[in-house]
Amino acid sequence: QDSGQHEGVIRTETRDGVGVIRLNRPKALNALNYDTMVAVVDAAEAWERDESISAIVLTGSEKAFAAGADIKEMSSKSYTEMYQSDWFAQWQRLTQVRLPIVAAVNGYALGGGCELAMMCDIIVAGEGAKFGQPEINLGVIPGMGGSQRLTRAVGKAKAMDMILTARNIGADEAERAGLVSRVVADDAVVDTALQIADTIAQKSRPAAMLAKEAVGAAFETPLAQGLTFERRVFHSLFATEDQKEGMAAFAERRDPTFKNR
Ligand code: CO8
Repeated sequence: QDSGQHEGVIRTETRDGVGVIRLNRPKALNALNYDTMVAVVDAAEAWERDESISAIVLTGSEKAFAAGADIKEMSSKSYTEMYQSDWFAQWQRLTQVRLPIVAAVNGYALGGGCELAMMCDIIVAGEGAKFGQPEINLGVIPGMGGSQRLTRAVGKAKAMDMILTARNIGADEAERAGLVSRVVADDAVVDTALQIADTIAQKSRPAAMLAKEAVGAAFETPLAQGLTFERRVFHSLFATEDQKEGMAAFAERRDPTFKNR
């Protein structure tokens, strides 16, 4: 079901519990301008509030997931303008959306495009996908999390290589390095991401949201605190009907039917 076009910069639709966002600035290879940021974040937050949606797929086009932040929009801004508006800080809101988000990446995921993919929870890449942080070629550095999330994903050696030299890596190298969850044929990327999102949408919605929160805690907290958080969450899920149903279904050798999905 079509739920709208946010002034053309993205297209959204929902399919059986999955919300799909498609970046839609083909002439600019889906360069991320201010309006795109607001549209993506608004759509994702609206689905978080909508209990009929349990997972999100974010994708671009065959040629580009996104070729970075919109260089033309930024180029003439002053330091004061960038600082006062806290340029692009709103992407932070996307990382606070509690629903699992699957990125379906074909073509270029460069600069802010790579950083946007890394804000998602699972990355499915086409064989021809290219990931990179070429900001150094523009006289700047990554600004939407690349220096932090890429380093956590692939380690210092490869992050330094990519960020200091602007070298792009292909999908296979990205998978070996731990940046990408799965590599599939280019024309299977969106379907695979939709299948993954659909699989997640069949689970208990609160359990999937809390699982995402628990994995996220691994990046934010010391181990002992993360382990305590995980155990508290585990205990708390015993307050849900879905835990009773899931465990009863196992014992009765049948598929569970979760109420909250
Ligand atoms: N911004 C604006 N326009 C872009 C961008 C971009 N990032 N990328 C491509 N375009 C436009 C081109 O200008 C061109 O437009 P036009 O036809 O009007 O000239 C159109 O898209 C097609 O692009 P190309 O003709 O260049 O296509 P090619 O197939 O020849 O090349 C590339 C594809 C290799 C992807 C090439 O377009 C490219 O190098 N793009 C720029 C990649 C880049 O440098 N990305 C990093 C941008 S900076 C960034 O992301 C910082 C993020 C942090 C910001 C946070 C602030 C706090």
